[in-house]
Amino acid sequence: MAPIIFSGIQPTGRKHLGNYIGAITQYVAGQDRGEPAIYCIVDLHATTVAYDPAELRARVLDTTAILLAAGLDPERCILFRQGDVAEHTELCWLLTSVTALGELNRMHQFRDKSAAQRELVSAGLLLYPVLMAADVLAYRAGEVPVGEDQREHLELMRDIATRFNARFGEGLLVVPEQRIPAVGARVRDLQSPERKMSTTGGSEQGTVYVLDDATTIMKKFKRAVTDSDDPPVIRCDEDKPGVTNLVEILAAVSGVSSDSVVQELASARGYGDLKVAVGEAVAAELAPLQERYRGLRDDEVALEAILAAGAAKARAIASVTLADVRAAMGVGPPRG
Ligand code: AQP
Repeated sequence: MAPIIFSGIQPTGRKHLGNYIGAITQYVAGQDRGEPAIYCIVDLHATTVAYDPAELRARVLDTTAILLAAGLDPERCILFRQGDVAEHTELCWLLTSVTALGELNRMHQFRDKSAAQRELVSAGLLLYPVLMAADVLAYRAGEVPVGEDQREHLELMRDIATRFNARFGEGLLVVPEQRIPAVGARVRDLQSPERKMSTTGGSEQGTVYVLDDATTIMKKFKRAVTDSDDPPVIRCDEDKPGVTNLVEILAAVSGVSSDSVVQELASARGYGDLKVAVGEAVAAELAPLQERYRGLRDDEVALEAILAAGAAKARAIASVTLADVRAAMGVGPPRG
């Protein structure tokens, strides 16, 4: 049976190669497999750290245009803005009753992001994984395409669903599976390959943005940190994070395995050939997306209409789950 697929993505115009390989290409591949495939731009999650309201609206439209340009088709998937479907926040609240405070406190992302806040560490930042659980569980999704970095949140989501079912009725919520890509589940920062490429935690030079032009992309790859092995060795290994990252990126955008990239570059002269090959492949992969993005982004009325139509479809599914959850929890009047 075809799975219900759900995934969420933060609103920003600065989506990077990690988001693209780890998530966006999986979304596009999932839209013909999912029954349905549901993709959500999570504006409510973006309010958990300092942000500018007018900017948030613009970034939602940037992300919508990027996703459409990457190949999402509103006729073949449901694409919507989280804040348009109130069922997400209601379910989040209801799920807090089966979520342990200690578990939320232990989440790595909460610890990292709360340490980075200069003023307020919001309660929303702590509740972020519960809202994420609500996003997925509201659609009874069986499959969640995400990068490796979301493993901990996915585990918590599965625990919440399991605990909810044990307390209020087996089978009420679906316990979802994480789906991470075979290659590129963890794209690393080009300057600090020991950590993931990230919107908030990385350097400008180490982060390749989906909307970077070809010259900038080449420059960033040519300056990528590798290692000082003499002679240089192109292979994937834990102690060669920089080289492994470049090989994996090239494999992911070329649709081949890391082994075949390594074989193809067996006669390469140093790491320069690898850097040029991956830079060219990434620039070629992103050029058509960028062209389509420019055609889509200016028509804000059309983008809003796509999101509104997607929200209506999403609400029709989520409201059924919410009615079941409310009834099981004894919230509101009895069902007629
Ligand atoms: N480096 C990465 N490699 C592979 N996948 C990644 N993802 C993020 N970074 C990498 C995946 O991208 C999806 C969308 O992420 P998001 O836009 O919701 O933001 P995020 O997960 O918080 O990741 P960022 O962009 O790196 O932001 P910060 O700096 O806040 O951590 C997710 O499926 C994620 O797994």
